[in-house]
This record gives sequence, C-alpha cells and structure tokens, in this order.
Amino acid sequence: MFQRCVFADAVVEADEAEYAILGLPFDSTASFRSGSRGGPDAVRQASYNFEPYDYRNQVDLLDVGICDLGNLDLGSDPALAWQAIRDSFSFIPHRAVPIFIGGEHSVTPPLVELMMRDGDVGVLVLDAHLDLRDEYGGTRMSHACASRRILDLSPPGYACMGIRSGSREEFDYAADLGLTCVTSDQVAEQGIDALLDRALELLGDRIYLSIDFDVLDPAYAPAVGNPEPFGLSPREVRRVVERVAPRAVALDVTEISPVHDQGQTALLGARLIRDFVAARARSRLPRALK
Ligand SMILES: [Mn+2]
Repeated sequence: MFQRCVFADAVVEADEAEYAILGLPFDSTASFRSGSRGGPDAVRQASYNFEPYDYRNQVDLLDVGICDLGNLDLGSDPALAWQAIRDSFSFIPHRAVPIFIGGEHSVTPPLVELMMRDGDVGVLVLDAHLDLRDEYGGTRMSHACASRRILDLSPPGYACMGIRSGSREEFDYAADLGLTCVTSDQVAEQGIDALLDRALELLGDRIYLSIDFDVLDPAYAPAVGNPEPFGLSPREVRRVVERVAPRAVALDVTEISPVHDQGQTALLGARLIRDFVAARARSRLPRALK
C-alpha cells in the first residue's frame, strides 16, 4: 500500500497548480493523545486508494492541476511553528487554492492569518470542541485555543459546527459574543443543510474551511487526538465540503493521528480532500459542461 509520499494525482508543478497540498506535521500541544504529526503522510498514502475520476462531480482529478508541496518543517515549539507557517506564504503558489493537512488544530490560526494577507476571509470550523480557551497547558497556541486565536484575527465572519464539548466558561464566552456555534445535536435534529444555510450568510464570498477531524463521530474517524462520541457522519461533512468548496480560499484537515488508525480515518481525510477538489473544480467549469 505504501506509495511515494505525494498526494495521488498531484501531477503538476507549483507554477501550474490550481490546488496546492501542504503538510504540517506538528503535534506538540496535543492534550490527550499525540500522533497527528504523522497525519499528512498517512493521508497522502490513503489517497492512492481512490480513482482519479470523481463520478459524482464528473471531474478527473488528473486534469485539475494538483501539486504537492511536501511538508513544512515545524519543529516542536508552538511559537516558532506559528512563525514558520506564516512565512510559508512565499512558496504557496499565488493562484492555487491551498489544502493544508495537519498536524493538530493549532496550525489553523496562523494559516487563517496567512490567507488573510490576500483579503478578509470568513472562517467555518467543523469541530467537536469549542477551542475557545485563552490558554491551555501553558501556551496560548494550544490546539485547545484554536478558535479563540482565530477570533483574535477578527475575521468578518465565523461559525463552528458539530460542537459537543467545551468548558462552562467557553460556552459562556461563545454566548456572550453571540457566536454561531452549531451543535452536533442540532445537526441531527434540523439537518445539515438548513444550518449551513444560516452559517453561510455570515461568512461572505471568501471562506476558509477548517475541518478538525474529531467533528466526525469516532465510529467513522477513531484516529483523532480527542475522540468525542455523537459526532457528524461522513455524509454530513461531505455535504459541507461540497457546498463550501466553490467559495473556499483554503481547506485544512487536521488532527488525524495515524498511530490510532486502522486506516479508515486517513482514508476519509483523503476522500474529503478529493471531494473538495472535485466539487470546486466542477463549480468552475463553463455552465454548459456541468
Ligand atoms: Mn477538536
């Protein structure tokens, strides 16, 4: 099963790329179980399971222009990693939509900051956890602070979906700010589409989509740092990915920890990345070809 470690169908060079894969193998602030530094390469290996042709969107991924930039060297210090991520702006091809593979969720705030250099972005976070602590485990750059640090960047819109865990203080903080935090129970009761309709109204035309993989139910995605029962289904997450993809300026997929996997979590990560690319590529075809 082992393949050379570039994402499947990433056959173009950076200067021709429409989509650019970048791995961020960082997991130093993991609070329960670490291992997500192995996420990028596990997802790449899993990507070889799938056909280049996406029949649902009628798009061949070999044709859309994917490049794989490899992994950033992030070390173990959260502040230095944040700086290294911000500095990666220089080698992400300007016209490409970046797809970031973590690594823990703490990589997301500097990635959002990076994407904001081209203009404001609304941020949609899929996550089991609120991640609104100001500090955790001695650092403000913990993965348990990811959404708090995103909010520090003052995005014009923010919403999170799939929530089912947080401290009382975090829920109070979210309520005080009037944040749009959709719980996984609400998704089960009201359906993902109606809730996403409301979230999208807040997010504008340029959306950064962040998928902390623990948003999924552990039955489908057991290999995450902090598994939390009663999560979203793969179909619900795919629905979000496909609806957001046409307006997305970037995607990240974080917290996949392959040491706890029998392969299914990494497979789902690779699948959702491919669904994102195919759905976005389809949306950009001339209308007659759709
Ligand atoms: Mn989480």
